[in-house]
Amino acid sequence: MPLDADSFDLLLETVRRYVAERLRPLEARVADEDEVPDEVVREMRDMGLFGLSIPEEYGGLGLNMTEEIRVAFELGRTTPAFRSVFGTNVGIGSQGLVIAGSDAQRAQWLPRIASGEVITSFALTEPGAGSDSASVTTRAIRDGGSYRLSGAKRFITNADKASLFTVMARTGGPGAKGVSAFLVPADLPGLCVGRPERKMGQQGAHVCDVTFDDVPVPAANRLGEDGEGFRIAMQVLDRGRLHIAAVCTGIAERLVADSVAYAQARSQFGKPIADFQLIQAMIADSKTDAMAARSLVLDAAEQKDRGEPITLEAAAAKYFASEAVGRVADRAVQIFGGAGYVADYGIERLYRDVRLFRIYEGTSQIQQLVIARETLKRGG
Ligand code: COS
Repeated sequence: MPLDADSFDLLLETVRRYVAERLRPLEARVADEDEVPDEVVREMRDMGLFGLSIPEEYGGLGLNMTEEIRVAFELGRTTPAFRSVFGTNVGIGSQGLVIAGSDAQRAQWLPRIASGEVITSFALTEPGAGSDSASVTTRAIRDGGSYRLSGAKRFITNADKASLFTVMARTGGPGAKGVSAFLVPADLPGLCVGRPERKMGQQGAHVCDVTFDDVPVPAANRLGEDGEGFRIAMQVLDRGRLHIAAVCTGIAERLVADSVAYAQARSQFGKPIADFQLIQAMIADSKTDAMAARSLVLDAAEQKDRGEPITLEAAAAKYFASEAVGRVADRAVQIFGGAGYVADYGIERLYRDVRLFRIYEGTSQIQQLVIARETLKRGG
């Protein structure tokens, strides 16, 4: 049964309280230990967070896009590493299966993805194929009833925890049409996951290299038709970009709230710094950025729920929201002053965390390119 309005409101309220009371107090610990505690992962499983976007018939909550992004707004109000625990299962790790999987593939994997028993990863990026994702060189060569998969993937989120990868590999000639998508269980021989990278921020969320050395992948694990992999990846990313934009919006809103609280509590020249117009200007700009991001994201989500394409809208939402949260975080550091630069207040941590949003799931420059192409196609 789909969630009715009351049950959805209850879910939203539960997530809001969980973020405020349980996750926010753990932020510094997660950053220090570069790990989300196991008990938190268990609680997330129990709350159904791994299955937010998975259809109910496979054990998920079956949220539509608008509902999913309203949950993502709430999750954005804490360190992004928490969302990353189940982020791939909700987004890029599961949606290839939801969009293009056969009944048998969905029945085999989706219930365990929804419960969080299986963690998923999306393996598109390679050392030589970042923004130019149609140039992947990981190769899948048909060999009777299976494919032999060889190559290297880079910066793969949650790879160290994943038991299932959606891998984009070349089965044909050059370019997008030569790419197919595969469901690759992590325990196949020849699959090797590297050590988590050391990063600027988002400690607790891990990215690793994954290499494939003649990995035998059953032909039944191909997602969709031969040569459909790039299109599947782009559809997955359209959706993923919107979700990321919602997370950016949530963080921007949290930073506005933190900035306001600090500006009201901190006094200089005999009065709260919130009384000074130069501080107010920064608060006004950050509030406007957060409001505009929310509107763009909600608009795009509603459009998706009406069954319309959102390639342009998702790119615009991601472009604006990720750039906006960068500006908001920068102003938050400025409003906090010295306290914004030292670790104890957590503002410098969020400043570093949000930098990634302008890069992953498509850089700002790729979003600009997508927006421009679509606008030219539509004639305005
Ligand atoms: N939905 C459905 N199909 C899409 C699509 C989308 N959003 N975007 C592209 N396609 C299709 C195109 O229609 C085209 O098919 P036809 O040739 O049948 O018309 C095919 O895919 C190739 O598209 P295109 O010619 O636009 O490919 P490009 O090589 O020019 O690449 C960009 C397009 C740059 C937009 C793409 O490579 C991209 O998004 N790069 C960034 C990748 C990324 O986000 N990486 C982050 C890491 S993953 S977390």
